[in-house]
Amino acid sequence: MSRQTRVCRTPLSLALIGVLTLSLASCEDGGDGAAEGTAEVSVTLGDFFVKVAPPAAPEGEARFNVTNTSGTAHEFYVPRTNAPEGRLPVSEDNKADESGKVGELHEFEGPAATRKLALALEPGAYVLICNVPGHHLQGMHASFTVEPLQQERGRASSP
Ligand SMILES: [Cu+2]
Repeated sequence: MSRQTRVCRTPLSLALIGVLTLSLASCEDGGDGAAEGTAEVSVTLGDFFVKVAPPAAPEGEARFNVTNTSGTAHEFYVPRTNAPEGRLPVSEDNKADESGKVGELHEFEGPAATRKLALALEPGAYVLICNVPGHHLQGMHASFTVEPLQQERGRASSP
Protein backbone atom coordinates (compact mmCIF):
# COMPACT_ATOMS: atom_id res chain seq x y z
CA MET A 1 0.00 0.00 0.00
CA SER A 2 2.97 2.24 0.10
CA ARG A 3 3.55 2.56 -3.61
CA GLN A 4 1.11 4.05 -6.00
CA THR A 5 1.08 3.09 -9.62
CA ARG A 6 1.49 5.99 -11.95
CA VAL A 7 -0.99 4.76 -14.47
CA CYS A 8 -3.42 7.47 -15.46
CA ARG A 9 -2.52 9.75 -12.59
CA THR A 10 -0.59 12.41 -14.42
CA PRO A 11 -3.47 14.57 -15.66
CA LEU A 12 -5.11 14.65 -12.24
CA SER A 13 -1.83 15.40 -10.46
CA LEU A 14 -1.05 18.22 -12.82
CA ALA A 15 -4.51 19.64 -12.32
CA LEU A 16 -4.08 19.46 -8.56
CA ILE A 17 -0.69 21.12 -8.71
CA GLY A 18 -2.20 23.85 -10.82
CA VAL A 19 -4.90 24.47 -8.26
CA LEU A 20 -2.44 24.47 -5.37
CA THR A 21 -0.12 26.85 -7.17
CA LEU A 22 -2.98 29.19 -7.90
CA SER A 23 -4.21 29.23 -4.34
CA LEU A 24 -0.72 29.81 -2.99
CA ALA A 25 -0.10 32.59 -5.45
CA SER A 26 -3.29 34.36 -4.45
CA CYS A 27 -2.24 34.78 -0.85
CA GLU A 28 1.48 35.20 -1.36
CA ASP A 29 1.98 37.54 -4.28
CA GLY A 30 5.31 36.94 -5.94
CA GLY A 31 6.83 35.01 -3.09
CA ASP A 32 8.94 32.64 -5.09
CA GLY A 33 12.49 33.45 -4.11
CA ALA A 34 12.63 35.38 -0.85
CA ALA A 35 14.46 32.78 1.18
CA GLU A 36 17.73 34.52 1.84
CA GLY A 37 18.07 34.20 5.57
CA THR A 38 15.50 34.22 8.29
CA ALA A 39 14.93 37.32 10.35
CA GLU A 40 15.13 36.62 14.08
CA VAL A 41 12.66 38.62 16.11
CA SER A 42 12.58 38.66 19.86
CA VAL A 43 9.21 39.04 21.56
CA THR A 44 8.60 39.43 25.27
CA LEU A 45 5.16 38.97 26.80
CA GLY A 46 4.29 40.19 30.29
CA ASP A 47 1.49 41.63 32.43
CA PHE A 48 0.36 43.42 30.30
CA PHE A 49 2.66 44.29 27.49
CA VAL A 50 4.21 43.00 24.29
CA LYS A 51 7.77 44.07 23.49
CA VAL A 52 9.35 43.34 20.15
CA ALA A 53 12.91 43.77 18.96
CA PRO A 54 13.55 44.66 16.27
CA PRO A 55 10.11 46.11 15.43
CA ALA A 56 10.56 45.44 11.71
CA ALA A 57 11.84 42.77 9.33
CA PRO A 58 12.34 42.38 5.60
CA GLU A 59 9.71 40.43 3.74
CA GLY A 60 10.16 36.70 3.78
CA GLU A 61 10.80 34.26 6.55
CA ALA A 62 10.80 35.58 10.09
CA ARG A 63 11.16 33.60 13.27
CA PHE A 64 9.55 35.01 16.38
CA ASN A 65 11.17 33.83 19.58
CA VAL A 66 8.46 34.48 22.10
CA THR A 67 9.16 34.54 25.82
CA ASN A 68 6.47 34.82 28.45
CA THR A 69 7.99 36.47 31.51
CA SER A 70 4.84 36.10 33.56
CA GLY A 71 3.10 33.32 35.47
CA THR A 72 -0.03 34.44 33.68
CA ALA A 73 -0.78 32.51 30.53
CA HIS A 74 -0.45 34.66 27.44
CA GLU A 75 -0.73 33.97 23.78
CA PHE A 76 0.97 35.38 20.74
CA TYR A 77 -1.13 36.36 17.86
CA VAL A 78 -0.15 38.03 14.58
CA PRO A 79 -2.78 39.80 12.49
CA ARG A 80 -1.87 41.81 9.43
CA THR A 81 -3.79 45.05 9.68
CA ASN A 82 -3.62 48.71 8.92
CA ALA A 83 -5.37 49.51 12.17
CA PRO A 84 -3.06 51.38 14.54
CA GLU A 85 -1.60 49.42 17.42
CA GLY A 86 -4.15 49.11 20.20
CA ARG A 87 -7.02 50.03 17.91
CA LEU A 88 -8.05 46.66 16.55
CA PRO A 89 -11.81 46.19 16.68
CA VAL A 90 -12.78 44.40 19.89
CA SER A 91 -15.73 42.05 20.21
CA GLU A 92 -18.09 41.57 23.13
CA ASP A 93 -15.88 38.92 24.68
CA ASN A 94 -13.07 41.48 24.90
CA LYS A 95 -11.03 39.82 22.21
CA ALA A 96 -9.55 41.65 19.26
CA ASP A 97 -10.94 40.91 15.85
CA GLU A 98 -9.05 37.95 14.39
CA SER A 99 -9.33 38.79 10.72
CA GLY A 100 -6.02 39.08 8.95
CA LYS A 101 -4.38 36.46 11.12
CA VAL A 102 -1.13 35.12 9.70
CA GLY A 103 -0.03 33.06 12.67
CA GLU A 104 -0.42 32.40 16.36
CA LEU A 105 0.91 30.57 19.37
CA HIS A 106 -1.75 29.33 21.73
CA GLU A 107 -1.55 30.56 25.26
CA PHE A 108 1.27 29.30 27.41
CA GLU A 109 2.57 30.10 30.84
CA GLY A 110 5.90 31.55 31.82
CA PRO A 111 8.07 32.55 33.31
CA ALA A 112 10.92 32.04 30.89
CA ALA A 113 9.03 29.82 28.53
CA THR A 114 10.16 30.47 24.97
CA ARG A 115 8.25 29.37 21.94
CA LYS A 116 9.16 29.79 18.32
CA LEU A 117 6.89 30.76 15.49
CA ALA A 118 8.21 30.90 11.94
CA LEU A 119 6.15 32.82 9.43
CA ALA A 120 6.53 33.85 5.81
CA LEU A 121 5.56 37.50 5.87
CA GLU A 122 4.48 39.82 3.11
CA PRO A 123 5.27 43.50 3.27
CA GLY A 124 2.79 45.44 5.33
CA ALA A 125 1.72 46.51 8.76
CA TYR A 126 1.15 43.99 11.52
CA VAL A 127 0.23 44.12 15.16
CA LEU A 128 1.57 41.58 17.63
CA ILE A 129 -0.97 40.94 20.34
CA CYS A 130 -2.10 38.65 23.09
CA ASN A 131 -5.73 37.77 22.51
CA VAL A 132 -6.58 36.16 25.81
CA PRO A 133 -9.87 37.95 26.60
CA GLY A 134 -9.14 41.41 27.94
CA HIS A 135 -5.39 41.32 27.48
CA HIS A 136 -5.31 43.26 24.25
CA LEU A 137 -7.38 45.99 25.88
CA GLN A 138 -5.00 46.02 28.84
CA GLY A 139 -2.10 46.88 26.60
CA MET A 140 -0.77 43.67 25.09
CA HIS A 141 0.03 44.92 21.62
CA ALA A 142 3.05 46.07 19.64
CA SER A 143 3.28 47.21 16.07
CA PHE A 144 5.49 45.37 13.62
CA THR A 145 6.40 46.31 10.06
CA VAL A 146 7.48 44.08 7.21
CA GLU A 147 9.45 45.97 4.60
CA PRO A 148 9.68 45.13 0.91
CA LEU A 149 12.95 43.45 -0.09
CA GLN A 150 13.98 46.29 -2.44
CA GLN A 151 14.70 48.46 0.59
CA GLU A 152 16.98 45.80 2.02
CA ARG A 153 19.17 45.82 -1.08
CA GLY A 154 20.23 49.38 -0.32
CA ARG A 155 22.79 48.13 2.15
CA ALA A 156 24.41 45.73 -0.32
CA SER A 157 27.76 47.37 -1.11
CA SER A 158 29.83 48.26 1.90
CA PRO A 159 33.60 48.59 1.40
CU1 LIG B 1 -2.08 37.88 27.60
